Amino acid sequence: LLMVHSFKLSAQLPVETPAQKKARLQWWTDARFGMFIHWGLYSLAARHEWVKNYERINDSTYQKYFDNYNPDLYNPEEWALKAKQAGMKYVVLTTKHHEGFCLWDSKYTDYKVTNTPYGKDLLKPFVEAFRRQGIRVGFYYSLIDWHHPDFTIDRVHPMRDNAAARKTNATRDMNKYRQYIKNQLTELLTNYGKIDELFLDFSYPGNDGKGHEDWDSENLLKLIRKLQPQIIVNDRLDLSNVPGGWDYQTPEQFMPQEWPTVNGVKVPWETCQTFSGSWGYYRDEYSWKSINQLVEMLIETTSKGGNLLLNVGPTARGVFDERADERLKGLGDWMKFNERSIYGCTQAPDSFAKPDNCLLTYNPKTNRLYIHVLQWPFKSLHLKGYAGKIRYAQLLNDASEVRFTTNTTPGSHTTENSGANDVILDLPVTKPNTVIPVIELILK
Ligand code: H79
Repeated sequence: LLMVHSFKLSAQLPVETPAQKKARLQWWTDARFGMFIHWGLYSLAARHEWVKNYERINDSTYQKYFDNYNPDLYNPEEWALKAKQAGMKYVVLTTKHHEGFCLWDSKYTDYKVTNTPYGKDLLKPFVEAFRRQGIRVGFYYSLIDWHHPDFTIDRVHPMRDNAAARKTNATRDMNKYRQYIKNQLTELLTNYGKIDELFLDFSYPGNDGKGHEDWDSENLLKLIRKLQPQIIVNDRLDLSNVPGGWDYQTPEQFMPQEWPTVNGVKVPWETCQTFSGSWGYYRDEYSWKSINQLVEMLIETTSKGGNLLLNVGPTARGVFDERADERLKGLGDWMKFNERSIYGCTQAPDSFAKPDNCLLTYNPKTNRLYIHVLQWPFKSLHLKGYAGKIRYAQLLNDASEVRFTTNTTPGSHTTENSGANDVILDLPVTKPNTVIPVIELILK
């Protein structure tokens, strides 16, 4: 059977109908939770993936990380298992970050893993291991490249203040770099099977910056769509006003106040977040988020119709930091009992009021509403205007029934007043033993 993909070719980019786009993104909006992995030469410096930039390190000084790159304990099966146990449904790996180092055996550069002491390709075993666990695979690819000899030095480049280095811009040819991007993305989107997400990073148009003209973004995106018609592409090509120029927005390390919109229409979005602030392994960073904060972040993201791409920065030995392991375990412990309030869920309909200190999610397929109780109240939870809407209520941690009353007689000493349309849930005094308890309402 011949599969014909559904893009209509307009003058520029393929443009779909909203329904076609929704169908293409369905697995992703259902998944809600993915793992980001930042891994490269900066993992040896262990003090931020922007270390080359922040410390104005030149190529010859940075070379020590290439010369000593040897992640001998790298075992992607272990990573994939940890992602799966945490409840993550897809993964996005930095195939090349801003430093320019490639984790695969690219034909177009010598600055790649196969030329380090490690000497082997990392990418094939990676995609195979994750797919074996049923986890979809995405690639991060940096448009910025602080190593490539034709990438012009601009205001974001490590050598921006170096007058001698700046002079070399006269001999640098961005045409060649544009072709390099196309060649490398062709490798990545041809040799590793179906790739589900592409995270390109990033544009900073304007004077002494880089934008869609520097990347040849429209032709690049056409190439990407041709090679992988189903792939989901982020919004960092500087094509925000071009129809079909992006699939989803990428709030980086912040939580939108509400579901982001464009011209009043809610758009797909994925917030990428870190455990501790940096993306690459950072030994001496101590601002780690708690398990409770991370679980709440996942719930809040889902409650606003978005995805959470949560980052791990493996060490230069090729393993996860034990602080990351602990948090992934905590997320998995919570997901084991509560994943039903995340997968396939989205923002609750406006007709369901949000109780104090709670976050709501809703599964439109099963017509179930999930109340995430951030602060465990004493015995009762008031649900304004819910009368007549609930068929059954239960806690997710133990599937115990949550009884409820409607329109209690005013003036009683043992029960509370409620408005005519309100429901009062009758909760156990003791908070259930899970970081954030969830009440499932099976709706009428
Ligand atoms: O890979 C991770 C980060 O390293 C990368 N994106 C995530 C996924 C990233 N780091 N920083 N940024 C993206 C945004 C950086 C913005 C700035 Fe600037 C760079 C602020 C100042 C220098 C460019 C130039 C934007 C404003 C001026």
